[in-house]
Amino acid sequence: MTGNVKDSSIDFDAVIIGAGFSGLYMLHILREAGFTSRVFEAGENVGGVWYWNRYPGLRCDSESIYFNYTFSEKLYKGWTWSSRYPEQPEILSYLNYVADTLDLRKDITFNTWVESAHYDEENNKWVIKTKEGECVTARLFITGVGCLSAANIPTIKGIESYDGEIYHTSRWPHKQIDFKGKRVGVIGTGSSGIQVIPIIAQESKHLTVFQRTPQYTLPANNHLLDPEYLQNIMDNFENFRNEVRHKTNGGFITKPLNRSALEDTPEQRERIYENYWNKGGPHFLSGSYNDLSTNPEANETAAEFVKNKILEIVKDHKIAEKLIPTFPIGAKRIVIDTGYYETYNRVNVSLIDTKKEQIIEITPKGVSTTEREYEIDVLVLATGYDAMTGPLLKIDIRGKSDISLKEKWDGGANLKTYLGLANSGFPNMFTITGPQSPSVLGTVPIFIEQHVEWIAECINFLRENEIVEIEATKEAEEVWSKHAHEVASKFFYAEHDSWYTGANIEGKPKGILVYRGGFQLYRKKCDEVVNNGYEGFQLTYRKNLSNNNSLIH
Ligand code: N01
Repeated sequence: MTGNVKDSSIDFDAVIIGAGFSGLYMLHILREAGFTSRVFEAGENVGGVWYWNRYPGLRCDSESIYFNYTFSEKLYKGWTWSSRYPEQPEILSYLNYVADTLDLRKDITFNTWVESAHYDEENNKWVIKTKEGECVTARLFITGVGCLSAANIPTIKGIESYDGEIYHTSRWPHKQIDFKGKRVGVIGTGSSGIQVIPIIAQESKHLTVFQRTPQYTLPANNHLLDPEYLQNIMDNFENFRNEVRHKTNGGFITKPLNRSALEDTPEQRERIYENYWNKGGPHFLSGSYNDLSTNPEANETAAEFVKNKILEIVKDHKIAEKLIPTFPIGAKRIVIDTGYYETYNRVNVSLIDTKKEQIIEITPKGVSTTEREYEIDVLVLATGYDAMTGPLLKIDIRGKSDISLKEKWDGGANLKTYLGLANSGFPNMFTITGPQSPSVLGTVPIFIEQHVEWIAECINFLRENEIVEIEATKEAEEVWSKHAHEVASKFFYAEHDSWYTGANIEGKPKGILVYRGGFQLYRKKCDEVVNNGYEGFQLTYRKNLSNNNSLIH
C-alpha cells in the first residue's frame, strides 16, 4: 500500500472523511484549487463501500457507463467497463485507477477511524480526532461516509454463541469463502441477499434462506458491453455528459411513458411490461408508465405482472407463493437480479418464511425456529444497513454549544438539514450525499459530483470574500425539510417500512431520509441558493470578528 500520510502538518483547510467516490473527488477538486486537505479512511485502501462490500455476486444496480466520474473527459476515456452492470471488483479497480491517475493517495491516511469532530467556536475550526490517536484541525469538515456503509447487525438471541463461520454481506472477508460441501444459511432477502443467494446455491451442499419479507426483483439482463456502443459514447462525450448531468435523474436516461398504466388495455399493458422486463434493470418501473410509484391501482397492474412471473418461473407453487410480495412494487427499493427466482427450483435450496416460522435464536449449531433447528456451517447475514444517518451518527460530531448531531436530530426523530448538505449549528461542515438529498435515488457518482462541485464552489466563495464561517439557518432548514416531506408524501415508499425511512432499524425513528423531488429540481434549487448569495446561510466575514481569525489558505 502506498500513501498512508502522517506528515507533520496538523492544520488543514479541509478534512474529509472517506476515500470512496465522494472523498476522492472532493480531495482532488480542493487540491486543484490550492486548498490543503487530508482524507481519513478506515479501510486500508481506497473504495469506501466498494472496498468493504465484496460478497460473491455483488454488482451495482446502476449501469456502468454512468457509474463513474464525468468531470474529466480524459479520466472517463481512460477506463473501459466490461459489462452493463459493473461487478464489485471492477468498481474497486476503477477507484484505484482514479486514485493512481490523480495521485490522490499522498493526501489520504488509511486504516484510520475518525472518532470525533468538534467545532471550536473561538477559533472557528474543527478539531478532528482519530481512534489511532491523531488530532488535527481544519477550517472545513466534509463527510464522504456513504449512504449505505453502517452495517445492520441483527440482535438475534444467541448470535454470539454460534460456532460456525458468520459473515455480514457488507463486511465480507478479503478472501474467498469456500462454500463447497457446506450447509449455508442466509438471513435477509434485500439486494444483497438476492445477489448472493444464487451464487451460494450453486456452490454449497445445501442453502437455507430465511426470508422475513419477500421482495420484488427484476432480471438485470446483464451482458458484455458492445465496443461500438462504448466508442459512440466516447466520440460524443460532451453530449453524453451534458445529458447525464443536466437532463436525467443522474443517469436514469429512460424517461417514463407519458401516460398512466390505467389508460392502456390489459393486453397493451402486458406487452409494455413484458418489453421492460426483457430489457432488464430498474427500467420496468422508472421507464414504463408514469404513475406506478404514486397511483395504487396502476401500481397493482405492475405488481400483478411480477407476481405472475414468479408463479411462472418457480415450479413449486407453495414456494412461489412464499416469494410473492404483498406491498406495492417500488415501496421498497427495487432489486435487480441474475437467476434469483430460478434458484428456488434447485433441490439443494429451501426457503423459510420467518413470519410464519419465526427465528427464535441462533444456537452454537445453527438457526432455531418455532418449528426446528437448522444445522448451518456458514451463516450469512444479508441484513442491510443503518442507512443515511447511521454512518454520520457513528461519529461524535459536535457543533456550536457542544451540541452533537445526534442531539440535534434527536436520534433521527427530528431530522432537519439544509439541502441534505448542511446543518444549522454546524458551521463549515458539509455532508456529501447527506440525508434529505437525492443521494441513492439515481446514479450515486453523478449525485456526488454535483455535491462536490457545489461545495468546492462554496469554499472558493468563502476564500474570495474573506468569510470565516458559513452556517445554514434554522429557517432555511425548516423550509427544506418541510419541502422534502411534502414531495416524498406522494410516493408509496414514504409510508412503507424500509431503509429509505429508517424503519429497518430497531428503535430508529421513522422519517424521510432521501429527497424525492428529482435530481434536476434538486440541482436547480442548489444553484438558486448560490445565485442568491448563499441564501439560507449565515455568513461571518473576517472583518466583523474581533479575533481576526485566519482565513482558508
Ligand atoms: O439490505 P436491505 P441490502 N431478522 O435492507 C432482512 C444497496 N445495495 O443490503 O424486509 C431477519 O434491503 C430484511 O427483512 P425486512 C441497495 O440500494 C445495492 O440487501 O426488513 N431478517 C431484508 O430482507 C439496497 O437497497 C446493491 O423484513 C432481517 C434484508 O434483511 C441497499 O443497498 C447490492 C433482519 C435486508 O435488506 C440495501 O440492501 C447490495 C432480522 N433481524 C446493496 N434484519 C446493488 O447495487 C433485516 N432483515 C445491486
